Amino acid sequence: MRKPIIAGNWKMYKTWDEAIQFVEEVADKIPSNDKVDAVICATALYLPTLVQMQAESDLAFGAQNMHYENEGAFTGEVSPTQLESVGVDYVVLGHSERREYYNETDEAINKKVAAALAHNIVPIICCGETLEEREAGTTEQKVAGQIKAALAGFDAEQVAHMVIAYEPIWAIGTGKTATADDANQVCGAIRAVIAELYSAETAEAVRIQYGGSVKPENIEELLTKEHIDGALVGGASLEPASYLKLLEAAA
Ligand code: G2H
Repeated sequence: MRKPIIAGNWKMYKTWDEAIQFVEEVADKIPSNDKVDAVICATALYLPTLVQMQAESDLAFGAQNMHYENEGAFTGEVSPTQLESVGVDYVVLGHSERREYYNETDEAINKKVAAALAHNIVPIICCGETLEEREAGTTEQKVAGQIKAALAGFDAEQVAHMVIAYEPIWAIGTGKTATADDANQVCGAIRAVIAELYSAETAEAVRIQYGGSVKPENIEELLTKEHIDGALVGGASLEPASYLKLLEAAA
């Protein structure tokens, strides 16, 4: 019932030429967005051109972060107004790398979610536990806290259109993937939190991605799981052939 969403998170990879070449290569091979939402989250620097190149295609683009203010004296930042003005459809918010290296807090992420919605940008809200938290058995508690904080103040209609990405920090870029069953269990726990905060109907509508060393070899099993509606993919989204395989598995 929920349409899968595969989002490539290019992080701080790819030169301009490499980005253009990637998009040219995948352009006419993107499955219909009746079947899967295909997204690439590239550096903000490239987004206006990539969006224009793909205006007629089913490939959508997202930013990897943004400020919550519309404008102001915030050197080096990109605003939701600016992203909307170049036709960006998605934004990754609260990625663990942002939380860890740039001290992004739950409170700031909540403000960014509000800003994204105000500008018709779909937020992809990231959550996930550290290895220590997993070993201490506090994974679901940690993730529930992050989700409750990110969703504070929004109504059911708004929440139903958001995307959540569960990314265990210990699985990011390490080659270690959570087992499909473990990932499904936490994604199910996230859905239960949303059901408790809103309603079962809202929880059923929200799309929840798994992220952390997703690749063509493991995507199919992940997608068979009840609560996993797609993936947020770093390394394996950088090569056209690999990205297309992920999309095909979801379509
Ligand atoms: C997790 C993921 C993309 P990777 O950060 O968000 O990266 O697939 O390389 O683990």
